[in-house]
Amino acid sequence: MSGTHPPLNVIVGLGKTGVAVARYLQARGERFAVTDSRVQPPGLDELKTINPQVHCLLGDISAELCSKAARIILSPGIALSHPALHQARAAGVEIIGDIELFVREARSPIVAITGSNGKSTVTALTAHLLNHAHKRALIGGNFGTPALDLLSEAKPDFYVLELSSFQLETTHSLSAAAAAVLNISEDHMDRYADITAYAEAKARIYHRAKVAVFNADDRETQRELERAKHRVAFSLLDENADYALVRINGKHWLSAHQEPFISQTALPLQGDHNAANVLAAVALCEAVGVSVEKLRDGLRSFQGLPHRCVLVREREGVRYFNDSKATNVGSALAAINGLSNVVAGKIVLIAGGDAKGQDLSPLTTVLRQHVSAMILIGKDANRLAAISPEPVTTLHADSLHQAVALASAHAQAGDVVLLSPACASLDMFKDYADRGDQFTRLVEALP
Ligand code: UMA
Ligand code: ADP
Repeated sequence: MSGTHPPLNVIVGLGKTGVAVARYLQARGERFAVTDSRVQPPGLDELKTINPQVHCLLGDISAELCSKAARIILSPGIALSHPALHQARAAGVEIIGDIELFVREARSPIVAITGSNGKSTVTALTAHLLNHAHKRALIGGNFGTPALDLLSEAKPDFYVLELSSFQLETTHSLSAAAAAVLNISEDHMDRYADITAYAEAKARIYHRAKVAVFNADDRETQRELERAKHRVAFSLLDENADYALVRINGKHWLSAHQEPFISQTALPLQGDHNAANVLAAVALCEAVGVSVEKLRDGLRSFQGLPHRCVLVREREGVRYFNDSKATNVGSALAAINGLSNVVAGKIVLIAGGDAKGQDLSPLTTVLRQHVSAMILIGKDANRLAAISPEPVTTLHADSLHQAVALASAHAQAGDVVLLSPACASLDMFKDYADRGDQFTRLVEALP
């Protein structure tokens, strides 16, 4: 008789999130079962070490199991609209994500970061700045470490969480000490009806926040700001914004409350998009009580994350950059525009992969301006070829190996070869890091 059992949690998805949820529920003595559409989900071996007896339905997400749940904990890779959840939802079963479980439990203030691009950079930088200011900050969420795993560590001064739109959709009780939506451009259009639905999911980060940090240059980051108690702006365009880029004697400085605090050239992070990221991180730190005076050393020592516009090698006057983390059009635009300011010649771009249903046409203008050749790989190569303008040479490659060979044959001294795919990697690689690592090895192996 089910009534004699404690309530059943059903974990949907057995990736990193599912495993972390299983570990958390097991530690609390709660009853749970697992379902995943994959026959061999990545977390299966680890699940067996957590609880070898756990009931597991694999190969399809089981609607039947979901309908028996008292509570469903959904992984971010599965859409809330998945048909297997319909019956449970109609019956009023609670459907939440791992972040909801985390925020119910966490006892330290949370700094929460979302946006289409720059999330990981701002998350890592914010934690780095707080740590340099002698505050203990732990990083988790979409960044990689499931948030629930942070609860087993000693209580920090702050949790710094990178949150995806998927995670925010299933989170209801977050009340961040400081929350930022960095920017909005098309991504994950295979999961949303339109960009408004996607931006609305991200805006949930502001709900009940003490301080909302928004991008004054991007209206889409300003939805539902009124849901936060206080608001502060960062901007690259408005010198009067709370956190701004200002010009002094022909040089750019970053300023807080109209006071310049560091020159842009003193930052190891290159490019205007990174200046915006730094302004956002400083705004978040100040929002939780760490003043900008305490942040300068950290700003000078943060070298950025791998696979984000990293110089791999210079060979015969050609510089090769790995920007494999550019998995959407917005991030590829930032890389091309950023590098166009420092390249003497032209850019040879390696792009392609899974475009996730996004509109690729915003690339056309910058391709025409800054790119001499585009080497295309992956599933949506033809969609990119269709938006490639004259006089850009457009070539197709069957492998990344061939793409690097074609790019190096085309590039001339003074040019840059840039891997900035504007697409997800999963059609050809394990993930973006695998794509970036393979690119790095191929470039290093060039004679
Ligand atoms: N999947 C199935 N069947 C299932 C469950 C999942 O096919 O039954 C597929 C999903 O469609 C997806 C993949 O498996 O392609 C992984 O899904 P998941 O929910 O199991 O993912 P996790 O391993 O738990 O990792 C998730 C985040 N992944 C996603 O949101 C897709 C990780 O972000 C995050 O680091 C991790 O939780 C810890 O919080 C990765 C990501 O790609 C980096 N995020 C997207 C992005 O940044 O653009 C949102
Ligand atoms: P996310 O975690 O949101 O994917 P990352 O910091 O990992 O963000 O950066 C992803 C890609 O976006 C990289 O190619 C990086 O160069 C680019 N990028 C970083 N910050 C920004 C920004 N503010 N605007 C546009 N592109 C950015």
